[in-house]
Amino acid sequence: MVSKEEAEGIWQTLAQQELRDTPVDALKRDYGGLEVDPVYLGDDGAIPGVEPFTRGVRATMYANRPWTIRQYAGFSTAEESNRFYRQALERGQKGLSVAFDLATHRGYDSDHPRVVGDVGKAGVAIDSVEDMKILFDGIPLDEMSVSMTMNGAVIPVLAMFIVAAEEQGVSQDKLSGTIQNDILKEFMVRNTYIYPPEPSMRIVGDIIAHTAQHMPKFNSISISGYHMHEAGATAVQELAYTLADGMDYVRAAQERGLDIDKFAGRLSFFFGIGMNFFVEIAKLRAARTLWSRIMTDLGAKDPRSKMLRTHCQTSGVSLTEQDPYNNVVRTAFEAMAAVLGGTQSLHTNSFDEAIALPSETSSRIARNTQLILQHETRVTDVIDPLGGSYYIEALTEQMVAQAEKLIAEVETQGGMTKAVQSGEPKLAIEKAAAVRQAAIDRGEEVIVGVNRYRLDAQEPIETLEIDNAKVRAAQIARLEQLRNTRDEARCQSALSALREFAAMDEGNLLEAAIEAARARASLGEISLAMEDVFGRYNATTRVLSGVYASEYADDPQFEQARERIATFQKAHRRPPSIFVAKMGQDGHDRGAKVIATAFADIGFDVHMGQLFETPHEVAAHADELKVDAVGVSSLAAGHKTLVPELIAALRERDLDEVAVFVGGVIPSTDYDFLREAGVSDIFGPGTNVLDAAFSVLDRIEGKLSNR
Ligand code: MLC
Ligand code: 5AD
Repeated sequence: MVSKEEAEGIWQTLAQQELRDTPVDALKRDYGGLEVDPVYLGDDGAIPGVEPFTRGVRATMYANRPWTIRQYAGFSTAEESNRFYRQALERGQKGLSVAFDLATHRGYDSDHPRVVGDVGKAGVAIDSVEDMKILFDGIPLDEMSVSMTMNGAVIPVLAMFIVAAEEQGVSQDKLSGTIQNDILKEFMVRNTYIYPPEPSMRIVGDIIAHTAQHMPKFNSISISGYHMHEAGATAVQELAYTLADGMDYVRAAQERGLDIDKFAGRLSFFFGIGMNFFVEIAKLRAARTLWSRIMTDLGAKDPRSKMLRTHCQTSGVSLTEQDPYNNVVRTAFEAMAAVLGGTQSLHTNSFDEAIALPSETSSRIARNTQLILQHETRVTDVIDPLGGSYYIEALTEQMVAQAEKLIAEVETQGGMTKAVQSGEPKLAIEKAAAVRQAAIDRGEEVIVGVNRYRLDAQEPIETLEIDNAKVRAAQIARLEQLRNTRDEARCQSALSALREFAAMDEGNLLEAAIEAARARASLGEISLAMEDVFGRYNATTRVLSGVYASEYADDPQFEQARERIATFQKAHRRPPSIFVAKMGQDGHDRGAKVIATAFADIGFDVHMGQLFETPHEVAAHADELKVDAVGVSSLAAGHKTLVPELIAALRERDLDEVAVFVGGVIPSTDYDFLREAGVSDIFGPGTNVLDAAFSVLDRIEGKLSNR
């Protein structure tokens, strides 16, 4: 181990390299007579910018360059989103991050019948290069780094980005940014996959290979724990599964003959940051420490290959619909944890998160939260200010040890690609989510404004509303024009070449797709060319049982619910039954899974639908299964289109007596609309599961006694 004096020397040298012409001493600060150094080193040998990077990947960290303020955003049309980006950049944002709508994620053009409720809703609709060019109009792609959260339709989207830049006069070697391209976590938690795991892994490899060769400034992947966090994973699960995913991507690239040091420097990460302040800081320090070790074991030599560089986003699930201004405070604390943990890039959520997409006001406050951190709090002056804290170091060590154990378990299963197919990590995360929900419902975990200090009445806040029908009509018109004006022969031959690359298992799919994008093939057409060969993946849905019940042993309210079910059972010679439905392309299934698990434990006969069903498909299941109720879970804003369609489809089948419930992210201004459409009750975020069960029982009993 190096002595403190030696560490000082090493740090000075590195810092000077990063600072170039600026002297290191310029980083010193004077707070009205208090002298502050840019770094404080101990005798543990840990130096910022030095392996295993526990104290940060850069010697100078934010003292030289603060993290990138990179707000994730996208909605409605390319024009609207472009306007939003330009305004955000004028007002202090530093990097772009594109949110695509769910139709785009799942490889469908806006005119596809399965995506009627999804177009333009949870992100921007992109059907072709023409849309992509509008999205970045007036934004110089050789200067601005752009992150694109895309995994399923990653081939057409990256191809269209490259072609849009090319037509802006920017060649691909000049592009900087990140493509999420992390398919393993999609199978586990985020659910915007298209093809089965194996061809999906080939796609990841093709992108790593292409970017390593042609796009030296572009991060080929953003290996994401964020969505595991949001799905309810513990911090150790998030850490371990994310790094285990990373290991599989590295091995997949190595198996194609790529040299680890040629691509590893452009792998990046993404973590969620929740309310457990010190745990989140330790998580980022532990992640860097472990990744450096893992990469050394996998054969990396270049220190850059061993740096875990990460984006962070404050946690969506930690935010509440109730008393929503509390969310400003929560997000500020979470942002501070991400920064003290040493993130490279950060998104802060808007306070209306649990209600709708960010409005102009809530986006401004979210962005200003970071600007205030950077300009007012002085936290950027000193590098890794918490390094050496007894508590932080002990917590970091414990997380390293526990995550190592979990990674070893995954490795004995043959790595994450295999583990994902067994479904084990998904179930482990769902179990953690159910345990946590029970703790909140029982008041053991306090959420201010939800299960303690609740407001009697809440003022509604202004939210962003998207006219989905209008966006869809505009997209369809543009698609028609595209198809009428392109060179059809050229387009079809590019698509055939792509299909062939897919079938022969050779050639780079991205390269074929770039040619198809130039020839004005649409996103849906490019995606379908590969689907023709690979097929579309259907996950089987499993529901856990017993988790909620075991957390609720001897709880009087829980017992009361069970007794009511027993009485019902006696009267009707069957338990009450419910079909839990996910409609449209919204794959957020934590809420649906928690409800299904808890209701089954209470004694309901629960049927869980598959993801991505249409309202007609759900009505058909309800008919076949003869259920008393359908519970719709909606988190991606499709409810106003999909729920009335479901109720109409039930009526067509004379199923008026089936009660329909809706839960999830529903603005309170939509409650009346849904009730008028025939919805029995609506459960927003923060609803106690037992309260929901009582309401469902009341309605079912009411309907049965009316008959
Ligand atoms: C940084 N640099 C320094 C420095 N700090 N140079 C000298 N001294 C210092 N102290 C240099 C870096 O080396 C780099 O140059 C350049 O400055 C930029 O810094 P960076 O730290 O790499 O930041 P950035 O470009 O912002 O990249 C961050 C990243 C990247 C590596 C984490 O992958 C990224 O931006 N990810 C964002 C992902 C994202 O937004 N995801 C949204 C998901 S939302 P060089 O030359 O070395 O590159 C989602 C929700 C959903 O997923 O829908 O489900
Ligand atoms: N605009 C802004 N933020 C978004 N998020 C998701 N979609 C958008 C969007 N279109 C954020 C929310 C959510 C997380 C997955 O990403 O915070 O919780």
